[in-house]
Amino acid sequence: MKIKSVELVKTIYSKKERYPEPLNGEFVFVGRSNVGKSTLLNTLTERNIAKTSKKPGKTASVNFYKINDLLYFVDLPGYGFAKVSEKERLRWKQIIEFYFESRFWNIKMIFLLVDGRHELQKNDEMMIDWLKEMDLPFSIVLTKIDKLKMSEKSKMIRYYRNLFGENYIVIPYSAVTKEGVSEILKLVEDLGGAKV
Ligand SMILES: Nc1nc2c(ncn2[C@@H]2O[C@H](COP(=O)(O)OP(=O)(O)OP(=O)(O)O)[C@@H](O)[C@H]2O)c(=O)[nH]1
Ligand SMILES: [Mg+2]
Repeated sequence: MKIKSVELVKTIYSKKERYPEPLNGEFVFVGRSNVGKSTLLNTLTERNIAKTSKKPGKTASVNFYKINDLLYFVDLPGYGFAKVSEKERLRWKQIIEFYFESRFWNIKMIFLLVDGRHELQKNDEMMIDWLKEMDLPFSIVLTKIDKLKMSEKSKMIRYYRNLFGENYIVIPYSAVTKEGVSEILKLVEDLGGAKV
């Protein structure tokens, strides 16, 4: 899929705000703080549109990016970041949950990002259980795979593929080498309807 246009159309900070019209579905990036969600959005769109940071806790709202006037990429705040206040953490949890509860019907695929250097964390397991409970479609993206040596990389890919089995797609990815990018875009194209 060739991305011709990207536009940030809606930023949601609270339950009161209205979501945008559904278009042809939406693709969501979820995961722990600092795992690389906003960077993945920039990599896929080849634009520097989503704000990223070396420090966790950068994205604090639900952001709808309209792609080719056809579908949305949705960038979410991360979870599992201990350094923000309890109040702010609760607000993030609420807007993430509220997002899924409001828009599950329009979600074509969730990309659950996990740091490819580490094994699955407790809060990722909780997110996965929750997605399964809601019967939402998700795929696993292993980020920062460029930071691993060849042997480590194969080991981690094997670990994640064993963990998720045949039913879930596991995509090793790097924003640096662009590995995995075409596979993710292919999935979006296959699920996003009309070829553009
Ligand atoms: N080496 C390497 N660094 C990456 C990769 N993806 C992201 N990063 C770096 O990881 C840091 C965090 O990236 P973000 O995209 O801001 O992470 P996020 O998941 O959106 O974080 P929050 O918005 O805080 O939840 C940045 O310094 C990125 O440059 C990757 O594939 N390889
Ligand atoms: Mg972010």
